[in-house]
Amino acid sequence: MCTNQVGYELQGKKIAVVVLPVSEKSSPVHAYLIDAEGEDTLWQGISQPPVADIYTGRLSAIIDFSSFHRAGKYRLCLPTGGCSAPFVVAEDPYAQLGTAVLKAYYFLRCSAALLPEYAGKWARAAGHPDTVVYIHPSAASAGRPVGSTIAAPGGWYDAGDYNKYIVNSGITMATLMDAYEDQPAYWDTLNTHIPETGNGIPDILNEILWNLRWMLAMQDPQDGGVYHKLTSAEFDGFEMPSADHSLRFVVQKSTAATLDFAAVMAQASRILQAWKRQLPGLADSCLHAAEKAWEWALQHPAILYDQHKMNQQFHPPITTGAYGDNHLQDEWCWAAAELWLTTGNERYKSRMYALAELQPTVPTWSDVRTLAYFSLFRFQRLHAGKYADFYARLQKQFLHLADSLLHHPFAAFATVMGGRRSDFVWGSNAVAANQGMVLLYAWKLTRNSQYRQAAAGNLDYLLGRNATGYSFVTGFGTRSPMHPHHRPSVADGVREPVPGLLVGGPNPAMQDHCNGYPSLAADEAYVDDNCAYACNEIAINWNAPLVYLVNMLRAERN
Ligand code: 9MR
Repeated sequence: MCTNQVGYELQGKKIAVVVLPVSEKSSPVHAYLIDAEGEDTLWQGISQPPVADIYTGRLSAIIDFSSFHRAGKYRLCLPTGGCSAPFVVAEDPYAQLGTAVLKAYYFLRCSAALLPEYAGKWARAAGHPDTVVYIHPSAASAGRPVGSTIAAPGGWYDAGDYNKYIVNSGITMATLMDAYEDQPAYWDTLNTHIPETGNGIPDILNEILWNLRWMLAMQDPQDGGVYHKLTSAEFDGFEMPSADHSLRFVVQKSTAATLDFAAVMAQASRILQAWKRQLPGLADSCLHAAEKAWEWALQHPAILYDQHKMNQQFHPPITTGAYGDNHLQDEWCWAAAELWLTTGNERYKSRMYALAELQPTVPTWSDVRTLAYFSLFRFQRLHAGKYADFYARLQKQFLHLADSLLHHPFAAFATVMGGRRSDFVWGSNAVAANQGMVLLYAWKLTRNSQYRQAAAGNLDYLLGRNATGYSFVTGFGTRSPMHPHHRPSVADGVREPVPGLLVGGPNPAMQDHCNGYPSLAADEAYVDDNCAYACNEIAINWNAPLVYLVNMLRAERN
């Protein structure tokens, strides 16, 4: 029995799935809801006729107990025996989860010791001070010859590895800032219990600032270009941050990194305007940095990051994550839109208008066009009338995307996630979360509750209503990953992994070639093993849309 293992919203859709043994005939299944503590049956019902899982052929029966509206802790049982693990039905079932998925960023902080007071049993020493970072020969210039160094401390580790990548920080920061900008008041009271808590700034912004300051240091102040990443030459072993003393490099400046940086800095500047007293000068610095980055990009419109080519030319070779992106149209539109929203400057308008030529997509690190849609929709009312045609076109295209998600569900689990085989890529769980984010924006635009229900359905997917039976967030649910590909979780000697982290999820390409994948089927290709980096790693850009999804569901109840 697959349920959302964390819980269901009292007023929301409540669906569980029974995957039938291969021998079973396709007749509907009878199910009982019982009190987790007692034996009383509180609801009973019959599933819809079972449907085949398009990836495995297995039949699954959808049990919809949405008509049940009493808060409590329950199990769903079958007459043939077998019950689900207990789950809750509650007005607000995701309070702890919403905090934990944001707190996860504290656990990912680079250059900082995590103190027991804030990190509990996951406390650890600082690593990677990044105060002496070498300019890689690929990034050398007259002003910055080989052998010179910069300081770029702080920021978050990208994922299970110990490197810091601007492109991936770009989408992550935007997603977290979207969550803040959409509902600033919600975050006033959400404390993650970090060293900055209580300093008068909401913790989501405190956490964002930790990475923002690192990003600022990744810009060459002389020309405005931004280094693609800060990295060791190769991936480090499974050791704690403090044990890794490898040399650190900043590599080649790239147009993608510089435009992502410009977009992030423009959005940050807008947000930080309201915090000028607490953070004097920062909003202005961010805007200045954004404009300078934009100038650099205009002068270097297509410098791609091609790690393979770079390694043929320069030493030492760099073999860590590439985040190479050969399509920059979306980065141009996104940066232009954020700069336009923050400054109102006409010079960004033509690049921003080009957005309407791009059909929106579910965001990923390499495709950020839809981040521009999100920000533009947020300020649509302020522009009342003036840009009506542009906004009408964006809205039409955006709702077309949301509808295409609704119209191609994964019938076997009654989720939007999985409706297409291409959903099951490296980081498929972030596809589910980003689809949820798209659906929540569609809901905000239309107030059509189908969109919100579908977004919540994808959260159910992530928390257990899926073909693997795992809740994919560490520390949440009755069966969650214990062995993520996350160096501190492996090396710290603590049984439980660092909590609040979303693992990558099913990925039949299995690039890690680890043993133990139970199946080649797209929706089942997941194994909870730390060698399985293609399905069981964690990453900042995967947690961020989950932060958005969980917390915006909380902030905006029906
Ligand atoms: O999330 C990235 C995925 O889309 C790519 O297919 C994959 C291979 O290039 O890289 C993933 O990103 C990894 C990055 O390169 C290094 N840090 C860990 C990231 C998550 O696995």
